[in-house]
Amino acid sequence: MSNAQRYSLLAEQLAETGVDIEVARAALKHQRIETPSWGYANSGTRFKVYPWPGAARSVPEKLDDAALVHSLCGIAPTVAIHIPWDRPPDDDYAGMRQYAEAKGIAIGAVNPNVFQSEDYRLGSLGNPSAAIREAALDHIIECCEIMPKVNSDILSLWFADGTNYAGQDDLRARKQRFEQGLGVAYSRLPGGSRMMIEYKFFEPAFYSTDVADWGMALVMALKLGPQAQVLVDLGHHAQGVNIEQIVAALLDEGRLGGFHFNNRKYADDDLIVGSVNPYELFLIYNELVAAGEAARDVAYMIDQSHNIEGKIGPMLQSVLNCQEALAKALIVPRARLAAAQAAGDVLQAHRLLTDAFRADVRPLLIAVREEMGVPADPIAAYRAGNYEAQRAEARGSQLGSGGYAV
Ligand code: PSV
Ligand code: MN
Repeated sequence: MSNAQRYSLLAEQLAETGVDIEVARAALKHQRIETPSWGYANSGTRFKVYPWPGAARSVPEKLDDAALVHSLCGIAPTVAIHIPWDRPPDDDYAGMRQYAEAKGIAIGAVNPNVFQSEDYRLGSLGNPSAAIREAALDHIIECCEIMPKVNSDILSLWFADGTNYAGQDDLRARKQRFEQGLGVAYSRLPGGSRMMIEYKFFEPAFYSTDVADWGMALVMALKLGPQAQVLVDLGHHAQGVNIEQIVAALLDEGRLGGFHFNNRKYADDDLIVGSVNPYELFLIYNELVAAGEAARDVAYMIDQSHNIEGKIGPMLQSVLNCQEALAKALIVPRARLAAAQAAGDVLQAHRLLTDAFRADVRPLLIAVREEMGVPADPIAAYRAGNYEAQRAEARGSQLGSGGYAV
């Protein structure tokens, strides 16, 4: 059977449930996922970074690899940068932007790094020392100034701040220092841009982290103003947390800024998104689709540093897993689901959702890819394309420029 025949069959089945496959197809063409520069370099765990032959060694090489991912899937046109890991020579950010654009991609979120300098042993914006707080703030402000140079409208903030021992510091004082520092950073945001506040309940601090959960991030965002929103990194929750409910709540408050997609089994594992729990990824996309216009400005970003599975392949796989999750969410029969919910038909409502999750959406994905002019099977095209061997030959195998344990 050809894909066109399979597509028609799927279209018929969906029509019976009141779902128009053409609507899903159009939405899939507009999907966008941002990849992280640091995922293309030799970055990985804090225990050991295994150098991958041909991994990017410089910012242009990271951009080359991001451009390759985009050319194979058509839905990853931007790449997030992390400063100073991605600081260009002579601070030539305009040149960096032009390089990206010449490759057919653009720079996305700007991520300041306030966790790797020696100064940050006791934190950055939460540090008891006013001088160190100021240094951290200066770096964040520098990133606000970089944003217009690279045409970015997202400042993405994550803080390693916290304490390891009860009594180490005054928890309320730390909260107030954060509010003060973020207030200054907020006032320096370029017009029309957004600040995203990422939370994490542990690591590297083990007793308390200063932005521990979505509630703390939301309270800060609400105090700051409409340009501040919450960023949900899928690896930053305790076991069993209902992330899709957090997503629904933040969407309803108009404060879901974006995602850092990845997957976890035990901790912040940085695994391929959807690899451990594809159902969770589907349920998250289900909330986003259900929210309609309220989800219009959500920024979808991947935050993964692969250590043993290569760099470009797993990044591409992650983007494709997001595409598949969205496709399944788009074919949920919303009218029927609403009717079942209103009627209190618990089993039927649950089955309608799980039926969409179980559906084989590959004919739809292939049709979308054909229409977008990208390979029907991007991973197969990547593996057939000799890209790995070419890169290994040209770049060799060495650590460098990725951040973390370099
Ligand atoms: C921290 O675990 C994090 O999720 C933050 O987003 C950082 O910016 C990123 O990983 C890279 O360290
Ligand atoms: Mn993250």
